[in-house]
Amino acid sequence: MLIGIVGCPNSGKSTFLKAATLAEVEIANYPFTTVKPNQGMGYLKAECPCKKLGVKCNPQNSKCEDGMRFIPVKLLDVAGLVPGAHEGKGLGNQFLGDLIQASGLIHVLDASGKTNAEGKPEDGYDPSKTIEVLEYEIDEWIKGIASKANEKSKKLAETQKIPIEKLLAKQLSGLGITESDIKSAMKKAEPEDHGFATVLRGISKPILIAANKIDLSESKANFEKINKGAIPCSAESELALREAEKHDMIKYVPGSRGFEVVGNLNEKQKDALELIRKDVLDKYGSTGVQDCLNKLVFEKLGYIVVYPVASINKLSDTKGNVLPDAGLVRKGTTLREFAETIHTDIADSFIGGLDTDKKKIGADHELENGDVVEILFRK
Ligand SMILES: Nc1nc2c(ncn2[C@@H]2O[C@H](COP(=O)(O)OP(=O)(O)O)[C@@H](O)[C@H]2O)c(=O)[nH]1
Ligand SMILES: [Mg+2]
Repeated sequence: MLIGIVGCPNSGKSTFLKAATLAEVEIANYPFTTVKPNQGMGYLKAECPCKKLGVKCNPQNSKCEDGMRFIPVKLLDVAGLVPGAHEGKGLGNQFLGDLIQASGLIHVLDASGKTNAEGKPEDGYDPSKTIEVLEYEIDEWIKGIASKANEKSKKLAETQKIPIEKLLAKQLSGLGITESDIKSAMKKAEPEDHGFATVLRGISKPILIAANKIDLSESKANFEKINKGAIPCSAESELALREAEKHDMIKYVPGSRGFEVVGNLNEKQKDALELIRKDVLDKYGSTGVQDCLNKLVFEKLGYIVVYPVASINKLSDTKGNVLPDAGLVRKGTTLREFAETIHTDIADSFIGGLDTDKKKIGADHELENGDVVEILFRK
């Protein structure tokens, strides 16, 4: 899964990416530092079934820390979304192409209101204005894709007598858009219109708002005004905590409401970390970075985590790794659909599954978050 980190210059995208991935990216206080899209691996945090089942797990595609499973997702830092980007302003719209693959977006905005949509310093700027700017730019980008697809589809519809919705859906399948999505969008607007793109954006690229720089005193009032399910966030605090954790100064599990000092800190380091505790963790419950990833994927996009095993008795794969893999699937996924994501050619051999009570489950059984299943094949 790929998540796009978007936002105006200097809102804290690179810091967010670095905090979430601890990858080395360039961070600086001037616009357009991130010229090429930056990628890194972030992690979703979910309860690992090892706790409930009373076993020690041996994760292969994810990791487990204190009974919490961390599941990798690719993050992409998309720079250059300034007003007029779709017309080539700033870095132009080349970077937007990288977003096609994204399942959803995190809009990092500077909640302190100290930088405007162009990324320039401006006191008392209303950060919610950047929401409109960003949505507009993304819609215009989608509009461009949709009207090209529409022209092609119109020609094909005439010659081949295939309904336009079908053709358009095929043209836009790269955006994860289906025929029924097209039908509902067409009820609201013409494919050349901005409104059509807005509907498609809502389906294709759900956006979660990260009200960043919440550590600054100016941010609280702006955050309360923004609402829209925004998550209070301090990317810089998360980065500091993860760096301190990496250097064995503190014990900190990403996303938690506290940390424990375990190493030697000098006064300056101690003060900095205690300030994070006071201004961010105690006030908002966490730095928000982990929350953003989790809320986007598990709530906005509606994914659940399912753990496939080769043997439900041993709860392991064929090599004996206990609870080896965490699979991300959409809510409502059936056992058969899940089996197909693991083995592509199951057509004849798939016969059902077993749950942790060793009860048989059928092909149409809808999986639930945290399920551990053995998939059964005809021998
Ligand atoms: N106070 C504060 N500053 C931040 C935070 N996140 C980023 N910054 C600062 O904002 C500036 C721009 O950050 P950067 O990540 O380069 O922004 P980008 O242009 O969106 O990639 C840098 O000076 C960061 O140190 C935060 O959570 N709190
Ligand atoms: Mg950057």
